[in-house]
Amino acid sequence: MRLKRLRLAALATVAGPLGSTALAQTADDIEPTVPGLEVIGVPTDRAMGFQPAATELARDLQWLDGMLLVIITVISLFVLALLAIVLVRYNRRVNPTPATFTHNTPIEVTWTVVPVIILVFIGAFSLPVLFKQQEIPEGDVVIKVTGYQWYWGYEYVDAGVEGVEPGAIAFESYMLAEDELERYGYGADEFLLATNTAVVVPTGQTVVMQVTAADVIHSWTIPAFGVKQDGVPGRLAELWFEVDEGMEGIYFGQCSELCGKDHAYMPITVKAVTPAQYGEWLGRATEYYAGVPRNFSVASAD
Ligand SMILES: [Cu+2]
Repeated sequence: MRLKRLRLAALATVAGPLGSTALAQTADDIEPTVPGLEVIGVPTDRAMGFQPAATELARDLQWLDGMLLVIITVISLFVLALLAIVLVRYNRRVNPTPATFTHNTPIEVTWTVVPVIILVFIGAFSLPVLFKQQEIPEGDVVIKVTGYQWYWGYEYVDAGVEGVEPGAIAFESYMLAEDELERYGYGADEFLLATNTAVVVPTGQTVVMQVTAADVIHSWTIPAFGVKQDGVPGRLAELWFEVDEGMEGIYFGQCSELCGKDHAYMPITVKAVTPAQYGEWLGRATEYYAGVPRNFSVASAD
């Protein structure tokens, strides 16, 4: 399966639409998923601004961005006004004999102290947001994500439900080729974003992602969640998010650290679902990934 997917991803990068005969698969081949979700976290053509904020972290970031925009606009207009005054009042024609002084203590103190005050003011708002991101809470659900050249691997370290063994749910996530999108329930617009498997998480619960990589540095992100974390080989970094209840849907992200030839072709799909849907998916996923055959017998090795 891994080889097949790799081949698909590699082909998709060069060939675009693929011949369907070579790739004919049955519907049974599709990994367990949660159908019928609205696509929320996705880039929009010709749009400006951010994707809808689905977490408190994303709301904080977007608010901070708005506040900073006001501050830098005021500063830019102020500097522009000073430049305009200099151009009009102190050009060679209007002011042929310039003054020769080089120091002015009050103004030098002012242009040192005022920027310091502005930076402290910004820090008073930005640092709490940074600490909120970086102080990792206890996760209801813990998922380890590993970046590979060029796909993602996921392992549910703690699915948050009794009876699901750590690591029983583990799968890889590959970008879908154009002619696979429909079968997986995606539209043509989701090409380059949709993957064959999705990270399924419950809304209203704290999800901790342990981020690492197995070859080179990758970066896992979901813009609508306000999270981004480099995956560094040999290190286990963490990020966390809690998707708001009522924001059930599909969210896309892309590897955000240049990681080689197919860096642009290892997208991320997260499906945020209700806890009830999550539990239902867990049941099917455990059977599919952990492969628990009904008549499996440990003693058969004898
Ligand atoms: Cu990557």
